[in-house]
Amino acid sequence: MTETETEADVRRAAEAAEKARLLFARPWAFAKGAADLADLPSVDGAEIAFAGRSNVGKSSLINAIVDQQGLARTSNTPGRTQELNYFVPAVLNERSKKTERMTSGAPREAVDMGLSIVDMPGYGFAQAPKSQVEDWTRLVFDYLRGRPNLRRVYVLIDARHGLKKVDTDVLDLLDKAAVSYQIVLTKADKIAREVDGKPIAAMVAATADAIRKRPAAHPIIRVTSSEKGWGMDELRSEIAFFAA
Ligand SMILES: Nc1nc2c(ncn2[C@@H]2O[C@H](COP(=O)(O)OP(=O)(O)OP(=O)(O)O)[C@@H](O)[C@H]2O)c(=O)[nH]1
Ligand SMILES: [Mg+2]
Repeated sequence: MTETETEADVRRAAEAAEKARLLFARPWAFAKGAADLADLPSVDGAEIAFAGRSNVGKSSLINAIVDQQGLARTSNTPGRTQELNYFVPAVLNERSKKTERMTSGAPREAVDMGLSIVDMPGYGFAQAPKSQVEDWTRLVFDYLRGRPNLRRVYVLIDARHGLKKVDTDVLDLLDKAAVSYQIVLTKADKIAREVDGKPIAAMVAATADAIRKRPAAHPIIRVTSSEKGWGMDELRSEIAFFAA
């Protein structure tokens, strides 16, 4: 009996969910920090990057996706992430299996699944000297426009504030470089908590409208809360799509 189109869709969705489950059931490990384009690893496998204004919640979102608090360092102070930080799927090595629980500091061995998640310094305001902020911004912009194996950029936008000028500058750059990107609204719990969740729909609609004509933008706007775990399964499935 041949499969109907609906059955094939259901099967593909189930396979994608299972691939994501396996990928994110693994521990993930910090692989490398690059302060400079010259320090980047060789162009090998897919890279998925998280970009956004300082303090928007990039590092927290990565921790929530891989379900490991403390893997990427987070802080209340804008300017926490200061390099392009690479995270990869891993296994715990023998020593850590015997002696340590799965904390971010536990020794791990990277497993090559052809995929790295890249946490980035924020752009816009940061509590750091101006010249340092300029260096980070240049690094982020140069990476985004010139990395050949960069398959998807998640551009994070605070669900309370929406797109700002510096964000649209980044979207312009990604459109021009033809790098596929998707908007992720962060900290949705803060809206839900404050005003009953209603403005989230308005923010999604306004953001979808603002990117409608942008050639490299994914049309779906994701709504997330790293604190509550909202929106993680969808992101995991999408990211798993890029793994080998
Ligand atoms: N309520 C709430 N707070 C969040 C959420 N995500 C992040 N935060 C908080 O926002 C602050 C900044 O989070 P980070 O993940 O460090 O932000 P970042 O974008 O990596 O910041 P930089 O590295 O400085 O650019 C921290 O105090 C987090 O606890 C969320 O979903 N809900
Ligand atoms: Mg960070």
